[in-house]
Amino acid sequence: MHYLRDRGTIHPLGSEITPRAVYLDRRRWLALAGAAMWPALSPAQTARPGKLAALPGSRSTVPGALVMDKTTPYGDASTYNNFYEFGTDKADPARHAHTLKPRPWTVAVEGEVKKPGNYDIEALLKLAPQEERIYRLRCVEGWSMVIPWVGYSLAELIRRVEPTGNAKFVQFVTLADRKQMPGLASSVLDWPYVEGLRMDEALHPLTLLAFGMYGEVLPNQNGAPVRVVVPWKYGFKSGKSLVKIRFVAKQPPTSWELAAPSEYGFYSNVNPQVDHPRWSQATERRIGEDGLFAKKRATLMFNGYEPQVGQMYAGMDLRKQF
Ligand SMILES: Nc1nc2c(c(=O)[nH]1)N[C@H]1C(S)=C(S)[C@@H](COP(=O)(O)O)O[C@H]1N2
Ligand SMILES: [Mo]
Repeated sequence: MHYLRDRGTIHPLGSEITPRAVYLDRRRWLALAGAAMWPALSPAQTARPGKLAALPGSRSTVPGALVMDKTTPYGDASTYNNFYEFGTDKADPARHAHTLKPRPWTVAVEGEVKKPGNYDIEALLKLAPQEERIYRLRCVEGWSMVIPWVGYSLAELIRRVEPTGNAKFVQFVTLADRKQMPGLASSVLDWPYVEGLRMDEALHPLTLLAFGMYGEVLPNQNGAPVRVVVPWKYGFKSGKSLVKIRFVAKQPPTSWELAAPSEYGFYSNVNPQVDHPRWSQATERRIGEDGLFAKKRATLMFNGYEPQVGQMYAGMDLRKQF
């Protein structure tokens, strides 16, 4: 689990220090994984689970947007969640998020932009063509999934609202409504849940404003009706059920950083070489695929998106700016 204040913490086993043979193996695997980021074969478009309204997306042509890994079953991706507004147990969001009302919904765009305003969710849905993107999502807790999202680049929205020269960062504010979210009664985090990105990260074509997954609208527990997905960063950077996008001059505070600054930094790029203070980040368990005792996968630098995003961090000390 993420966090110190939470009881019943599941600490990853202490036996994750990688033996040399595995390390060498991983280097070879990394080279292969790099090549696999550029699919020669187009993966089939995702079959709908048939539970919610359809939201089709055309296959994305953004470089790196379609990873070749096997997709996580919908049943796992929609029942093993982190959404603390509905409780801290992985099963809580699927159990409790039926009280979230994804309609009507507006997203406020404010701060350092020439065209601030309130976007109704229906207008936001049609702002740009919906695309299917198959991304890895890795949680800082050491598990990962491969999810076919539906959405468009956040950059599409950013371009339209015309940030001023003072806009250096983007803050994301997510819903905090006690009537809809039972988890707000707990002080495990300061509400609302807030996250942020540097402007170039927010503008990167892989940064997704997601409205759906598996060809349907998002289930409430995955962040309906709209969320962010930043595939090269730990899962917590991808705020769910967004209500506000704020353009700011200074690096904004983020929930996990506020909760435990020594454990969670602003950048939070997936980096197998930087351990979490309480556990290794070298490997991960793929949900729905690997059993609890199955061999873990090597975690890839920037979650495997290094060819696309590595350049943004050139010259930064990623141990200090974690
Ligand atoms: N509003 C909000 N967004 C959130 C969280 C949360 O608790 N509240 N958890 C984050 C974490 S830690 C992860 S790993 C991902 C999980 O997304 P998923 O449940 O769709 O896989 O959502 C992120 N977004
Ligand atoms: Mo997470």
